[in-house]
Amino acid sequence: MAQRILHTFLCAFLAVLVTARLDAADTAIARPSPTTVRDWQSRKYGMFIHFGLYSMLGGVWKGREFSGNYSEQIQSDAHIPSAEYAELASRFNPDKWNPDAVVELAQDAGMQFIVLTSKHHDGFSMFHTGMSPFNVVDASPYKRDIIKGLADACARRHMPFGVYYSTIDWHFGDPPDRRNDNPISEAHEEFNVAQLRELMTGYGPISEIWFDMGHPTKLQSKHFADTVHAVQPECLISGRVWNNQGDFMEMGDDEIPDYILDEPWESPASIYRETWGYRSWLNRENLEKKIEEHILRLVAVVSRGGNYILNIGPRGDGSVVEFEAAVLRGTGTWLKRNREAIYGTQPQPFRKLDFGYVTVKNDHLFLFVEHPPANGRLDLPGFQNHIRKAYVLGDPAQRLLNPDDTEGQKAVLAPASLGREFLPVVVTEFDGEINVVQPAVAPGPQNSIILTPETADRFYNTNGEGYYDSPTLRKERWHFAVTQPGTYRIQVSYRPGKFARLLDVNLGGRVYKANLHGNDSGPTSIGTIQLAPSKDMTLTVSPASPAERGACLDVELDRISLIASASP
Ligand code: H79
Repeated sequence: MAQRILHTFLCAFLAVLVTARLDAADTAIARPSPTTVRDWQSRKYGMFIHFGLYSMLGGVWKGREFSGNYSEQIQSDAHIPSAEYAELASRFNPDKWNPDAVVELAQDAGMQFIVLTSKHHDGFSMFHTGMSPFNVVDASPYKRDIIKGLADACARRHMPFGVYYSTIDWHFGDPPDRRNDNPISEAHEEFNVAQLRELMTGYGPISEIWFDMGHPTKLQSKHFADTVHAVQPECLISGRVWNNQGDFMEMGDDEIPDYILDEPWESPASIYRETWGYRSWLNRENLEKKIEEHILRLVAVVSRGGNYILNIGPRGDGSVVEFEAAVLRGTGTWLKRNREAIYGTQPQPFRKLDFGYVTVKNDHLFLFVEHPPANGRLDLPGFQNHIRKAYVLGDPAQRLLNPDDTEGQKAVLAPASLGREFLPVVVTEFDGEINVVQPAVAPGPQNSIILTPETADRFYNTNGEGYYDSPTLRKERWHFAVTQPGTYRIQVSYRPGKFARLLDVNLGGRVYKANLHGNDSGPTSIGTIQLAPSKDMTLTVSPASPAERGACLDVELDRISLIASASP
């Protein structure tokens, strides 16, 4: 007991030390508070808008339809000379652009935030910048600041407002290159920083800034992020500022990750994949299927803890494409009935489920039934809580569904009628704090426990050095069962490489340091532990704390073995 108290005390003491050191590294410039981050994470569904000079072309240049790239990048796709492209500004007059109607559409869709392109790769500023005359106020007959117009409409309706900002700029002189992975010159860095200050000072509170593309150095990424936070510390910065300087991780375009992320993240989605900016000649058909596709993608993202930001690409005259408005309203109709299951929820506490997806809020599980099972059982593997009641969300008859645990696993029994409509949600109310026992790695020979990459939950980090940098592994976690109490020796072996790495191995709350270096792949003994019988012990491996933002493991572990050495 005394040992446990001492251990608890030591852990608390270390935690204070570590927090103090992290704070010291991060206090130079304030970042969004935990409350702001939680509010941002609870929103789940937002509107993205790609609107600019390219919207006038709609994917057509000199009578030819271009499909080699997204239509917002037609300047690059059609090799339009910079001066000729710039002339488009003199005709840009989107008199059908109605910011209040756009905000209303987002509200009808159940969207909780809006992000508009302030400047795409073409370099045309949709706001009144003092940095270049190539902007909507000085260069177009429209003469009004589009960013200001939408920021004000959002403020009137209490809709969080954010801006997209590409750090590359073809008008400034970056060569149009379809990879959009350009380094950023010092002069361009200063230009961007000045524009970022304008965006942060002239438009009220900005909920998030959506950096995109480019290949800045780490110092440049930090310069951009610090510039934003120096003015608006509560503005969340997207990970595409790169080099792990963002406040949330941004997935690739139209990417839904199949790996685990336990930090705030967002998935950007275009309605059609082919384009974000308006494309006049696109085949827009089967509205119902499109609506269902995006509801399913939203649910997949939310069940993994992310936010889904779905794009519209208005025409050059500012009007919203009717098909796109209908897709959004269709998602809104489904959300009106099922809103409880989406907003403010926590991610799915189960690994893959055959019937679909789950979210959690307080003492409610929400089961999104994409594939109604033939035997009617909605199985909840490892779920320990008592099920108080279950029903279909929005069922006017309020029929109760029966829980069942006769097959050694809790389940809700779905009626055969459940599959008749698209993606019904079954609410499962339970008693107590949620408790899900994960499938455990069973003990191996002589009660030893062998943990390998195949049985690990693997946590990834994205938004490292640029768009084409792969996600990196930042944490591995195992759940295992202990049947034999006793003392266990902890051994780590790994694939050799050129590295020296200090890792934290957290075993049931106790942290061991594993000092790995490239010459010797182990097994290296890192300590011993007393283990009591348990159905669900966890072991987590992460870079030794305090770690840098975005730190990854940098080493491929081969196995962690817990060798039973003696009985107590
Ligand atoms: O603003 C939208 C895109 O214009 C921007 N990000 C979203 C939000 C973006 N700029 N560059 N990239 C994304 C890089 C993507 C390049 C590719 Fe492709 C997408 C390569 C392959 C798929 C473009 C489209 C080239 C071929 C198809």
